[in-house]
Amino acid sequence: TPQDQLKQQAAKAALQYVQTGSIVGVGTGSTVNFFIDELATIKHKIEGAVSSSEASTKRLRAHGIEVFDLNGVGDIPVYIDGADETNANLQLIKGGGGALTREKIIAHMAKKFVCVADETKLVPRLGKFPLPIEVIPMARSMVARELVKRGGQPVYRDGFVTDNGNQILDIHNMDIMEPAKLEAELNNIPGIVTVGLFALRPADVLILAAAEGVRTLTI
Ligand code: DER
Repeated sequence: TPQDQLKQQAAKAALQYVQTGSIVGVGTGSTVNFFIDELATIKHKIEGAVSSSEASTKRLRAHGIEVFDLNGVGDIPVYIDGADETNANLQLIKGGGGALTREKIIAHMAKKFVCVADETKLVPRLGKFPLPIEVIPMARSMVARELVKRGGQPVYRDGFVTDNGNQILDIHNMDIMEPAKLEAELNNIPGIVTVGLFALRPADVLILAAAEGVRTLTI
């Protein structure tokens, strides 16, 4: 599809950020899948990868790219991941693929977080895409009530279990004026494992593919 072609163009452009001889942080999703396939064309130039999901790990290994345990890794020069939404400050909503916790862990460790996206992901204000929140199962209803208090409409991603054995609430109808403030506030609610807002630690580079070409945005 045309959107897939844009995702592939963004993924190709991300290769330029890969540092030879180093470990590459790899996110999750269909845009990242294109990136993994591109990374395979230069796999001899890298040491290997760390991955934010079983799905990405499988794809990397299928290309013969070594995937390291994060506990054995120190520096991660670059992390490549997609997003469900991004604003002009490179603050993101992520978690559509359910990998938000491991994505946020690797993004925290990475020196440079490069977000790859097609133009549909760039929005003036975050929140049209339902905000994913990873929750401890026993706290799901309590957390849902907390989000209702804040104007959200939580929908349980029924039948989905994260790689960490937790559940996800997708919060509709959140009009997010101050992403970093909301992220910090929600982080304090017991039972919330990860909020799908990457605002306290936004992306450093956004590679945005549009019909008229690929452009790179930084803050
Ligand atoms: O789940 C995630 O955070 C993914 O990165 C997702 O947000 C992007 O998925 P896509 O590249 O398939 O749109």
